[in-house]
Amino acid sequence: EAVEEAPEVTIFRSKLPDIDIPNHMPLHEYCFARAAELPDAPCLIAVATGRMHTFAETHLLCRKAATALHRLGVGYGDRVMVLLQNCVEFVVAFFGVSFLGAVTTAANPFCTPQEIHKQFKASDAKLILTQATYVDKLRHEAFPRISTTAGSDTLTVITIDDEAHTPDDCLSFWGLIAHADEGSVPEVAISPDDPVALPFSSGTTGLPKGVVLTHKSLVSSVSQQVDGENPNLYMREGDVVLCVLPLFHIFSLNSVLLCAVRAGAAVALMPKFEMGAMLAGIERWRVTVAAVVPPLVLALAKRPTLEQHNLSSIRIVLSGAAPLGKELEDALRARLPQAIFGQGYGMTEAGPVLSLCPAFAKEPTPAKSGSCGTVVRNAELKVVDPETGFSLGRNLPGEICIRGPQIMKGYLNDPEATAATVDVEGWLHTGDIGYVDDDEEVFIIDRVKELIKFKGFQVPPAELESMLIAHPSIADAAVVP
Ligand code: 4UU
Repeated sequence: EAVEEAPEVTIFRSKLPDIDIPNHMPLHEYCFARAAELPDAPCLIAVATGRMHTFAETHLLCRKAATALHRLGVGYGDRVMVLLQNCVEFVVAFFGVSFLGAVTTAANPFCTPQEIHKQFKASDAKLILTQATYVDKLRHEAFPRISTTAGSDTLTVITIDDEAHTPDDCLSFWGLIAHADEGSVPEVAISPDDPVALPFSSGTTGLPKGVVLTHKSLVSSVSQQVDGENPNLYMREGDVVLCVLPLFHIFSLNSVLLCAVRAGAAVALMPKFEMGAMLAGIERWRVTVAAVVPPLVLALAKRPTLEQHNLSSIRIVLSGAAPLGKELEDALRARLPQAIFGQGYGMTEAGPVLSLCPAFAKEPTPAKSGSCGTVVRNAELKVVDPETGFSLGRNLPGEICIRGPQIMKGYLNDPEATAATVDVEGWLHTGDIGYVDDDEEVFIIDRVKELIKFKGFQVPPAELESMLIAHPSIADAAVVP
């Protein structure tokens, strides 16, 4: 009897050796492992106000947030929704939630009330942390009534504004922190497979879905970037990492916040992108590492007055979340000659980083302009023919697949979508078309999935279609990139 032979699989790996990843640890413990050594080093900087929190202060605030949230009934496995731009409170709440074995689902505060409600409902969040200006969105009829007394038919909302600006029906974040005792963080047994973050992504098809990222996924991903003798993304104590990309997106949450804290670097928080303020902030705080998206690269490259700012502190510019052409990459490189310019390639479901510029390493090796770098350590990447699923060799474009401890556990309450994305062998299918060249560098050239990207943000066509079809004068609609 003829047995069909399994086709040979070409697996691409990092040029850097594998490392020991401490992914048995809870995320907060892993990230703050060095906090005790660096108590007085700056951890969080609010660029607009100049307010700075050291590692010791930040760690203390996170523990207080954990106690405060626990008192409000947040416990192991519960979801907390964060609806904020980048700020100290976002970070403190995220780690506070992690201490409790609970899960943060962060949403874009510029979303419509309906969009926010969808995520709130899908994640079954226990409470929402936001800011007074966004509370009106939560007064939409879809939400339960906001009240300071918890009940099954009411919604608890915490706002970060000072007490004088706390809406009557909301709780004050800083008021809760002031009354919280950092010594009474409950002892919670956290398993590496417990979820800690729940970002939403449409993946390769359909509507946004909750992406279950566990302690193990995020510790693995951060470790793949910044740990080991020769970290792939070399950040260290004394670095100041620009956090202007929104923390509700996985790029900033992981490669900026979590990586910086793990490495003992400071995070320079900016609530939104405004060119003048950003350049002034880079100068004032001597930013050394800047994570950006292609539209920001374009704005920087075209800024006529860029040379009027002293940007000489920048040593790494990391672009990701959307394709960046060689020409644009070269244009900015010419204007920031002292910096290493390179890309990271990520996808929410992949934990998120698949590949990273090798020139960011402690012992750098060069990368070509336009490349997304090499696959991260302790992971496997393959390229498959999107028609047959067969593995392709070097220089042949196909669908990129990734396997490793960093990828998502699955989509929330959606085994079907999970099975369509992560196969039985553990390969996550990205829906991106790319190839790996002779120097192990990954190039993304196309997308087979439905997704549209605008300024690095996801625009799922299915979502636009359902909005269009809901209009009484529209019979049918199809949205394509
Ligand atoms: C071409 O965009 C992201 C995550 C990006 C990220 C994270 C950590 C980049 C660098 C980093 O260090 O996630 P999503 O889920 O919003 O979008 C994923 C999709 C990818 O599947 C791909 O189509 O965004 C696109 N994409 C890119 N495309 C992401 N990075 C790149 C890139 N070049 N460098």
